[in-house]
Amino acid sequence: MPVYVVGHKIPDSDSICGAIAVAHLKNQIGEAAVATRLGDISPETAFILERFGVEAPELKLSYAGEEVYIVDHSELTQAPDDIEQATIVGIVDHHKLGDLTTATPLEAWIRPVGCSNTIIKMMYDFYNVEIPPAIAGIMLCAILSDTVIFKSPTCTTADRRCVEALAKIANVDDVKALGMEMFHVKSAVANTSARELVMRDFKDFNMSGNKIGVGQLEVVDIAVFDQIKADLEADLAALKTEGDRHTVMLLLTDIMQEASELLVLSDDDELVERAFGVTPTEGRAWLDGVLSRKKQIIPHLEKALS
Ligand SMILES: [Mn+2]
Repeated sequence: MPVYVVGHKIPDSDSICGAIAVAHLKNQIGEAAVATRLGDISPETAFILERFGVEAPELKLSYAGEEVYIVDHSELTQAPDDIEQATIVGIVDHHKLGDLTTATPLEAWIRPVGCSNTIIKMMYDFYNVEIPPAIAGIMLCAILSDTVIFKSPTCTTADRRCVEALAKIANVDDVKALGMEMFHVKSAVANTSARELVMRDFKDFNMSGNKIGVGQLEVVDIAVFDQIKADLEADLAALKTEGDRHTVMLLLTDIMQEASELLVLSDDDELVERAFGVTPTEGRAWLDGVLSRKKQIIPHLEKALS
């Protein structure tokens, strides 16, 4: 029976490329592994896989009775629904430690770096396994995506060094140009429903017993949202009710201005004020310098709700 390597629900490029890279590594060291995914491939990830000619992992939602290697989170809310009937054999992650737990010992690669794929590169180095050029290419793109081409406050020297090394293997001359090409793909919002946009990179968290959903859309120019902001807000309101959420937020991030507009609906009128020191006007607040959900949003919300 293989180990299934799987990232979080609503998978991003780090989850997909990371699952592929970990599964390849495991197979090289004699442990049968299969990369899987918990949802659709995003346009950004489709671009990356196409660019380097790599197949998407298979969609697999049920893991009862299986061995699972978790990539890019350690949260019950982001894991397969039946994860408690599976055996978690490993976790590779760069987020805050979540609430997943195990009944048996596990392998844990958790580091405060900008991307899970940076840690996966360290795993390849540890096992002294060569990275094929195509896999190096998708790993490199995942790091460029998660670190917003090195601009995110989550980006570390390790991430930059990994990108350098992976670019050599993958034969990429200009990583920043590749990164911008990728973010332009990510910035396309035309002909896409509000629900699809809100859910494109949406994560639920359990904060002191409250269900908090936070989505993020990273674009090259925030003006692409001007005409659709009201639709996005209407959909957020629906999502809040449907999921019985305490709070829903959507971060509209402009990667060139290095700032985000926060759209918010909450049962707690003072939450944004307590968390970020700004008062939203009609559910909207401008957050200067904010690019990272994991480092600049989630910790403040956790604290404000504790
Ligand atoms: Mn990640």
